[in-house]
Amino acid sequence: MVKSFSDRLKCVSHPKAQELINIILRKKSNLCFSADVTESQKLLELVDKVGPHICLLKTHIDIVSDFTPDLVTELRKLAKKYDFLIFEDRKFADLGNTVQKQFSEGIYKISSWADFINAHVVVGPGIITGLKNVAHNQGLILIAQMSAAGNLCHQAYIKEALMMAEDNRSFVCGFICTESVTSDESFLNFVPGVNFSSSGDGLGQQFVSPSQAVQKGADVIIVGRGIYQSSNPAATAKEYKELAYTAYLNLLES
Ligand code: 5BU
Repeated sequence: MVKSFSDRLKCVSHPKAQELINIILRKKSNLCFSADVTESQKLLELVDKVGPHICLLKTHIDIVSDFTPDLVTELRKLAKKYDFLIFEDRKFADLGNTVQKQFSEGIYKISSWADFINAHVVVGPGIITGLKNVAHNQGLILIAQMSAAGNLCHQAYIKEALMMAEDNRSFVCGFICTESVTSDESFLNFVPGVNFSSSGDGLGQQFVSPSQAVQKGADVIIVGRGIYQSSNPAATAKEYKELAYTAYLNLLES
């Protein structure tokens, strides 16, 4: 029996995860837009169009060629205007001592503006402690599975990711996964590799449709090229939003 987002609010304890669920309920959207473009202006224009339809914006801030701190100031303004949170998909993957600098220093100073970040678990639990030491209320998403063909996230690896999450509930609020990896409903499942097109990209990405993703356990679907390569990103985002949310509502009734 699938729990509604309202019921999930009762078992989800991380403040950022609660905030995200409240946005999902307010906007009837469990769509995360992955804005993988390399120019600030283009990024801001896209987010301005798509903002009304999303609960979460996912960034790869290090692909922006003309990055300046103003970009994140503007993104935060759009997040406020359109009521969404920001997830920097940095995929931290180093020693605790190193990731705390990557998270809080350098030119991006991710800890000063992101709501969510993610990390690979291959390093072991020290990565969680390192990130937590310099976090400013961020929620950490652990990468339990990847959407890429031939990835190495086997069952034993996923199990370790789950254990690391369970041991760090005050910081870890969910997983990147391709299907539900736990029956523990206090964690949120973020599923990438969602696109209307079922063919991959020739570089390992594997796509599922919005409804397939939700049926497999996605709480939030992550869509990049499906939206930003569309000739009308706002209308296409609205379509992804409606399909994913309808799939969620159908699951509740089934
Ligand atoms: P796409 O254009 O919808 O394929 O973009 C997917 C985004 O999600 C892209 O930014 C990837 O880096 C990200 N992603 C992913 O596709 N698969 C994964 O397993 C992880 C992240 Br982790």
